[in-house]
Amino acid sequence: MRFDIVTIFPDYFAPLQLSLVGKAIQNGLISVGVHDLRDWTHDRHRTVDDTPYGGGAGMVMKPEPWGEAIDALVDPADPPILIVPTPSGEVFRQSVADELAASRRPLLFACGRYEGIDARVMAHARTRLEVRELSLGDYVLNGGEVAVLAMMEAVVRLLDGVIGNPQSLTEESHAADHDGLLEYPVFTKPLSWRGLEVPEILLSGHHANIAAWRREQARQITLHRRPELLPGS
Ligand code: 6GU
Repeated sequence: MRFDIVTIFPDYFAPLQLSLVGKAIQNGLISVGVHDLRDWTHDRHRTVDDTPYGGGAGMVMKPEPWGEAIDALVDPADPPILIVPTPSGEVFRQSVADELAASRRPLLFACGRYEGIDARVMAHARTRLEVRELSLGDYVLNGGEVAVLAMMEAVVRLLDGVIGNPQSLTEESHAADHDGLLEYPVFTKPLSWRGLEVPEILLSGHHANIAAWRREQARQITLHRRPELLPGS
């Protein structure tokens, strides 16, 4: 699967070489291009922003470098999904990660900074590409870079061959077949640590009882932390 990222801070993406995503690159399961938006400017100062029409605080990213960057990175024979991280986007949920991974389509991430990208860039891209404006959640970051790292990790780990034990994909929080519950608490050795014991049921070897206990723990945790996730809420 192909990933391209356009940013004014290419150095932000050095961590992609690490861990699971880095291994996926080394194994050839994915390929990643990180591109400096300023390579598509033509003025001496490599300007990417300007003041907003209509007034207001902050700066807006100019459309021309973005238009050229997208033109250069889109292969019409294999068009990418253009992903624009923004706090005003649709929320990036596990279901979105699932869809993007299942599509296998190239993903082109456009990282905005300042007050965002001139809206005509997305409007024009929509005439020839699928465009998704996506938010990590209800808080504000300074730019899309951290959001792209999060989204890429969420997508890449779903690809065949990236995670050693695919079972672990279905048992975790937010898995579609987990009734949408948060994950139950987990324990390992030692049995007793700083006066705290591992719950006895987990030592019983009774798989049905353990499964029932874990389901109830997951329900309680979800009820307290994220009641809106419970079925029928
Ligand atoms: Cl995707 N971008 C920015 N700048 N802020 C965010 C976000 C994205 N998601 C949550 N906050």
